[in-house]
Amino acid sequence: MKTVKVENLIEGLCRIPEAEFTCDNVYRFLAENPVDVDSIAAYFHWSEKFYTRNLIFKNERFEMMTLCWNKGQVSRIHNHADQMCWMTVPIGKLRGQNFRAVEIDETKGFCRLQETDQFDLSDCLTAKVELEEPIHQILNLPEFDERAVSLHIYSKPFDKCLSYCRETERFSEVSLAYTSVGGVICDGIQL
Ligand code: 2CO
Ligand code: FE2
Repeated sequence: MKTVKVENLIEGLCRIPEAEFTCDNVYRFLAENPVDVDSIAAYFHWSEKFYTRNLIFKNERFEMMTLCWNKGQVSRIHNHADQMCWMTVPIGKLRGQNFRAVEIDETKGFCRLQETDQFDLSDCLTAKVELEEPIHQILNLPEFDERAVSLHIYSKPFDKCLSYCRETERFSEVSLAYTSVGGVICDGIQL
């Protein structure tokens, strides 16, 4: 498989004209240009406590980061603040679980969710988080039995999203922080 260094991937993304930076076009670009794992190794940091978010590049239009998942680690159930998202999994394997809101009362922060489709990603397979059904969870299932790395692109960058709790049927806005930026662990972060 011919792979592409992350610098070249970023250059390629920056060259896509604004109007062509669409869900389908970026998906195709990522699917056709699997990332060279060595070129993102500086952005690998695993924590025993949580999956980590490691910023590689950010401009007005998009941000790119690795997420590093130890065995059994999962994201919250969340959305992407109405932004586009693409992800690919160069190391290990991850499960994506989508949800739809069957009942929602924004004034009360109430939301009842129902599982919809599932997908598994590995071997640089690429997926997009659909804007029509944006609530999802990413899981590194214990049975996958290995740690994983995913590469995510968000357009535009966002640092807050909605997080959903199935037990309490509540949702609320949460902040998203980086674990590292440019390969350097952020102040106050303990892995
Ligand atoms: N969106 C989550 C995050 O940026 C990870 S789940 O994959 O989209 O932390
Ligand atoms: Fe997500």
